[in-house]
Amino acid sequence: MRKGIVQLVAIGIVLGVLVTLVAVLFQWLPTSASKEFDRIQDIYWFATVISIVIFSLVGAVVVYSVWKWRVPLDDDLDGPPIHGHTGLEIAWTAVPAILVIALGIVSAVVLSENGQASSNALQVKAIGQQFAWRFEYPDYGDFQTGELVLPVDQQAQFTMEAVDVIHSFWVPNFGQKMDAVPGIETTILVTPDRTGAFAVVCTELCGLGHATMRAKARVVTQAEFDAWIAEQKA
Ligand SMILES: [Cu+2]
Repeated sequence: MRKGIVQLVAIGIVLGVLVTLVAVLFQWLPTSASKEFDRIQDIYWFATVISIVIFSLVGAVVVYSVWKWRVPLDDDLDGPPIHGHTGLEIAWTAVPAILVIALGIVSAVVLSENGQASSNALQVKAIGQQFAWRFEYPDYGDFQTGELVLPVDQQAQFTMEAVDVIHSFWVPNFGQKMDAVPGIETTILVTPDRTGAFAVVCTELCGLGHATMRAKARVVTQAEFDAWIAEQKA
């Protein structure tokens, strides 16, 4: 009995290490460049850790059972009748329920944090039209640009507009995504926390040129942003 438990735990540890390596050694998500995506990635890691533990546990029991209790090929007998196990059944109902509720709470907290607009957010209008994005900065005049430029560490509030059909605004590294729907104003918040060049993607099939509906996004320092604004106005 004791030997069996040691073997079971050993299999579980081996499986756990293997799956942990798969989770850690590959980059599954885009590199985060916003506070919102940082929070979202924290949830991913929370869910990943839970998944690794459950996978290792279930995997260990399956591998151990196949190894120890496999019947010979010519064994056509029925297995012995089993009458459930109340303790086990309560455990495998209660534990997943607690985990799912925990995930739900964490997600709700992040969703609410990511939706909290500060009063000094930079206003940006993102206008989707087959097949290009245009950007306006209403706080700084009435120019339009084809490039999205944002100052680092400053919350930006995007208001989406669509001229023709439904588009969807997405910068993978920002982790935030929102549809641009004709006749409706949708909004989304992004707080870039790393400078660099990123891609704006339309992520709603909007016609023949959908795949080409991309724009450049640049996150720069506040000074560079001010200089860029002055340039646009001139
Ligand atoms: Cu589009």
